[in-house]
Amino acid sequence: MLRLFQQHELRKGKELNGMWDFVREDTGKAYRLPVPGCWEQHPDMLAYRGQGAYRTKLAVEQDTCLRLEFKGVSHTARVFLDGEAVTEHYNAFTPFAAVIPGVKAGEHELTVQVDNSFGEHSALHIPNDYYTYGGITRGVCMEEIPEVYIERVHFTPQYRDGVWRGRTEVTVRSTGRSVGSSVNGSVSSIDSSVSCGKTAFCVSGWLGENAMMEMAGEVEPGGETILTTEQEFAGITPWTPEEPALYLLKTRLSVDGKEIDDCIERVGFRTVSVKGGHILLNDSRIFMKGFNRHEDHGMCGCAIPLQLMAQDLDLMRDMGANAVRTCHYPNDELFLDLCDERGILVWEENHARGLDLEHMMNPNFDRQCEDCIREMIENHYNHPSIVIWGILNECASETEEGRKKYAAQYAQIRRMDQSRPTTSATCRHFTDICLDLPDVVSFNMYSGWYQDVPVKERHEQEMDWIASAGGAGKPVIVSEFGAAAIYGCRDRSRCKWSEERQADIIRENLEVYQKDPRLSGAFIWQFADCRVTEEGGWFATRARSHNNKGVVDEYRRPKIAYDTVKEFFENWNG
Ligand code: ADA
Repeated sequence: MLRLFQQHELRKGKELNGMWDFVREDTGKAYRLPVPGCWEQHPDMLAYRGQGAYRTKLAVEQDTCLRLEFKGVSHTARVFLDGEAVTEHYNAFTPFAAVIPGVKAGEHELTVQVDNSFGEHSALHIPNDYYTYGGITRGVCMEEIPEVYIERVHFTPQYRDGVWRGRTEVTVRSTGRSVGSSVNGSVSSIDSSVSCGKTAFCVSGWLGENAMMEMAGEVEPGGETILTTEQEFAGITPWTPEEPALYLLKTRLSVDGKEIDDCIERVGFRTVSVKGGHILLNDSRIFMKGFNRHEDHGMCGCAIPLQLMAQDLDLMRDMGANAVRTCHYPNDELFLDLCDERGILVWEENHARGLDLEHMMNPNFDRQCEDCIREMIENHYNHPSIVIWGILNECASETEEGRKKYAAQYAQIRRMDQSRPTTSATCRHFTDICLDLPDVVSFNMYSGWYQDVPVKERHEQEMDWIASAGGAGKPVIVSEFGAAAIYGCRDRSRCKWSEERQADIIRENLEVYQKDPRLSGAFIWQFADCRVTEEGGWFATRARSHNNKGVVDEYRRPKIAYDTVKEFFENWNG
């Protein structure tokens, strides 16, 4: 299952999830591995960092234009059909697709060469305080599409004069020049059958009981056309955390009066804005109380199935949370679908954690960040649960060169989406020179764990500095706070690393943050323990090679702090 709703009624598609052949690059040994899945799940590859090739067969009943979509491959994929390169992609956390015209009827071999190695080629996946797994870690599907097809549909809800309106943008693409989707700048061609002249088409749509206005357009061979319509919608129930109403937006593409393609998106009517130092949802102030959650689980690494995603959200909800931060990368759309359905507020962010200026000056950094932001917003735009876009967690925001990169990334987000505020979690306390750039200021603070300082005093210092350093009048979020505990470590002395001490430190922090009406949110670091990379730095000092600041461990076994959080979150409405 790739999404929680059916995305097509007309377009023919099939998931390719299941058991694939796999050959490990370094030993040449062959395996059968599950897709989606991490190769680290196999006892031979518990810490394997390198390359490997997945293979499977697929069949098409008639000559077709094939679209292959990968929801996530960690961390670099090179995709081949019958030995011909069709696309490549960097970054485990964003979807990508290959469009291959001229595929003959019959059986074909799909090969995905996967690489999770570190080095200059990878500016974002580096040794870090989380683990970069290897594998085809999210779902895969194949679709048969016409030469002119619907590439994406973006819906922007608007509320004006007591009426819900919406802007629908439909991107129609022609495969005219038979190119793979130009992902990360890589474009491949299978054959050069160029259709001559433009194709005239018509787009129609429905949302709930509302018929959408028909739009007509034309598209150049190999080009794309974006058609936009705005209209009022009747009988709408807004999307709110309390009542997360969702609607299917169905669009159809016709050529010469014949319907040839379709696209179904699921949307919610809500607006997000920033005003008077607060974040507003449908013009009402919201307070985001929740967790930082890595896509990592003791049973399955980053390839988390729906049932375990649902369990995570059930546990967060049980603790009284209403929000989750996708630290530090875009999340699986299945998880975002669950958040849409459950009314969980999401801070989604691009892929970056703790990159200093040297890392940010990697020649691949700018392009890899730009690709990640583009793919994150192109694919996740319609999720009503996402209420804020984040970038560059704890990167070099204290430097002029770093500021240029922050500014460029905020500008890219604003070009792509004017409907959501932006933020970035800083740890460059008193030295950050980028607080004037985002709509919301966020900071990570470990009073009581890394800094043995009184929480209240340190918090006031931080809030005063933020107001003086460009954040005045902006909403403020405590994006990370917490402490570590080894699951099962109980000690009446309440020493560090005991569950008792973790609960105490979280309590001390919550007592302060809960009393500060200036805050628009507070995210505990972190929901669950997660694996970290041993090579490459101080993370090797992490006990068990895990970041142990979870309120539950990696198997979701609750620590004492679970009930401490529950006690506070259940009675905290900001
Ligand atoms: C930072 C970082 C997190 C995690 C945390 C910690 O704030 O943003 O990813 O590494 O510190 O546990 O120290």
